[in-house]
Amino acid sequence: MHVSVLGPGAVGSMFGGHLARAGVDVTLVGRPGPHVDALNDGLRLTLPDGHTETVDVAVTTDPAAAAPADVVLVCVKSYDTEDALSGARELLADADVCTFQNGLGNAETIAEFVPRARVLAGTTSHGATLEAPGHVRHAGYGDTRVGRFFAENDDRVRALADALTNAGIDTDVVADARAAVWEKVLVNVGINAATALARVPNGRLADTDAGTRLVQRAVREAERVADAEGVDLSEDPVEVSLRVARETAANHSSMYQDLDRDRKTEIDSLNGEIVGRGRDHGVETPVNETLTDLVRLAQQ
Ligand code: KPL
Repeated sequence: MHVSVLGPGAVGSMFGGHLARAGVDVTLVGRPGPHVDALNDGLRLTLPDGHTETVDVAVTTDPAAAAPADVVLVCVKSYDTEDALSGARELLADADVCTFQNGLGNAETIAEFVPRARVLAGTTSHGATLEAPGHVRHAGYGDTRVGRFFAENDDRVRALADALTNAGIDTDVVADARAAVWEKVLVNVGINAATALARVPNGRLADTDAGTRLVQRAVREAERVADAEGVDLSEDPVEVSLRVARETAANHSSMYQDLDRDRKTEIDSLNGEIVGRGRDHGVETPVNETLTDLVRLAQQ
C-alpha cells in the first residue's frame, strides 16, 4: 500500500512517521519551506514515552511526484482543503481520499474533487505538536476511526485501519463516519477555543472548575445542533471531551498552537460552523458565538 500524506503538519507528520517506521511506503507532500527542507534529512518523531527517533520518510513538494497512491490522507488545515486538492489532481486520480482534519464539511469538499465512493473520513484524538522544522512530538494517545463517508466500508478501508493499527495508531472502522466526524468536532468545540484563549494545555480544562464549565457549556450547545441535524452520537460528548482533555493533558491544542504562531485558526469550521448551523435550525449558541468572536479577534 502506498500512502500519501497531503499536509505534513503536526498530525500528518505523526501519522506519516508512524506508518514509515512500521515499513509502510509513505510519501509526505508539503509546501516548500523549512519543515519540508528539514524532512529531507529524516523526520524526528518524539514518542509519548519521551524518546526521539529519526524516521526516514519520502517527502516532496510536488503532489504529482507522490502519485500513484492507494490512499491519500488529507491533513491540511480545513480552510486549505480546496487549494491543496486543486493542486493535486494527478495524485487523487485513483486513490481513496481520507480527510483527517478538524471541522465540519471536509468530506463534502473532497467530494468536489473525487467520486463520492472514494471519500473516507477519519478522526483522531491523538495529540501532536510540531516542535521545530522536521520535528514532531506525539503528545498523547486517543481514539482513531475511519470509514467511507458516502458508501459502505470495504476491504480497502479495513486495510488502511490495519496499517495504522500495526503502526501503533489503534484504528477502528466505523459504519457511520458522519457521526464520528461530529463526535470529534464536539471534542474540538470543547477544547480548542478555550485552551487557545486561556493559553493552557488541554489537561487544565479537566482539572479546573472553570475549564470543565466552559467545556460543558460549549459542548452542550453544539450537541443540540448535532441533534437538530439528526446525528446519532454514541456517547455523552461532554464526558468524551473531558476524557480527551485528560488523555492529551500535556498537549497544546492545534488552535493554541495556531494562535501562538500567529497563524489562521480553524475556528470557522469548528465553533463558527456550530453557530451557523445552529442559526439554520433555530438553536441558540451564545457560548460558541462568544468563543468564535474572541478567537477571530485574537487571530487578527
Ligand atoms: O484534535 C485536537 C486538536 O488539538 O486539534 C485534540 C484532540 C484536542 C488534541 O489536542
